[in-house]
Amino acid sequence: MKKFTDVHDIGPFDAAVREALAIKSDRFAHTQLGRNKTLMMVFFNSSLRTRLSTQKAAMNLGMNVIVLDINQGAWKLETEQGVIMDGDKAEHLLEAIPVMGCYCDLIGVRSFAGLSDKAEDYEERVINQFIRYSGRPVFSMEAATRHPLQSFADLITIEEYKTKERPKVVLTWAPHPKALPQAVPNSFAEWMNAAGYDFVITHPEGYELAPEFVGNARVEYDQRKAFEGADFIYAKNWSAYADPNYGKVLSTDRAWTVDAEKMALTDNAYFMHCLPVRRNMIVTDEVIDSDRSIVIPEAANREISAQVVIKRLLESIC
Ligand code: AN0
Ligand code: CP
Repeated sequence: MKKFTDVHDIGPFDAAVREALAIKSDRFAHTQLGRNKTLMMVFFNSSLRTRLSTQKAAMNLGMNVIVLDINQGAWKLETEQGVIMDGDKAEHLLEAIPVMGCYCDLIGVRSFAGLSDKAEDYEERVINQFIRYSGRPVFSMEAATRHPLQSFADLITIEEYKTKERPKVVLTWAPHPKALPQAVPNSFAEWMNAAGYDFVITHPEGYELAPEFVGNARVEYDQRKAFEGADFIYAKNWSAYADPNYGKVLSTDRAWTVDAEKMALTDNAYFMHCLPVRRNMIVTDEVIDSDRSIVIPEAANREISAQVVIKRLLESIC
């Protein structure tokens, strides 16, 4: 594996999940693989889980880790090409990226969608420049349109908890006061479609995701109907994708909050969320605190998905 930015990079799911479970049962089996190798993690945005789980995964493989928070102490970086740099950006990505590449063997990048220019976001301009100019294998730690380390951890979690060969998995929009990217739902849809589960997406009208991510999923505008018989409820907020409302909050209607009454419509479903989650906006305390909530084991699997990805990238350069 030379890069990891979307579902295609991971190859067949059965092999990837098998490798993940093997790593989970012995996460120190490959401590020599990363010896004298350095991972650089570059953050343009905040993080708790990605920062900690990816660093831990790299340490499990014997790697050294450098973490760079672009907004805390680094020069402000220009990402547009061909501009006159007379503003507040002191350095261009065109120099910064190859320089970063000189000091490491692998690069992880977190760069969220700006949510103002859809073309810029959906062309993945920032992470694609890292792939092009760093000279190193690059992986996404959530880019503008996808969060594949999260989706891989979600897949592992569903495979661990499912009791049916083909469970019903429901991705539900839920309210949030701020505009959030579509990366998590896009990516989740991409992975769930590839897994071949019975996959349903429910959201208010106006929150349709890009068709290339919806794929063959069933879209159901009635949230209660979508929940009927579900085995997994995956909640997430996102901002509008469709023009002219790209990146906007169209609703904060708490009628869409996941609560116990709606969970009672499911087949005793597990509750999932990538975290961070706003309690009593996205999900009630009662549901997230219930014994069907698996948000913590889901977060724990972030270490495992990251370790499979870093291991495979290391194998490509060793
Ligand atoms: C981010 C998002 O929705 O993409 C990160 C989620 C992993 N969430 C927030 O900014 C709250
Ligand atoms: N789920 C996730 O990626 O969390 P962080 O934003 O805290 O890394």
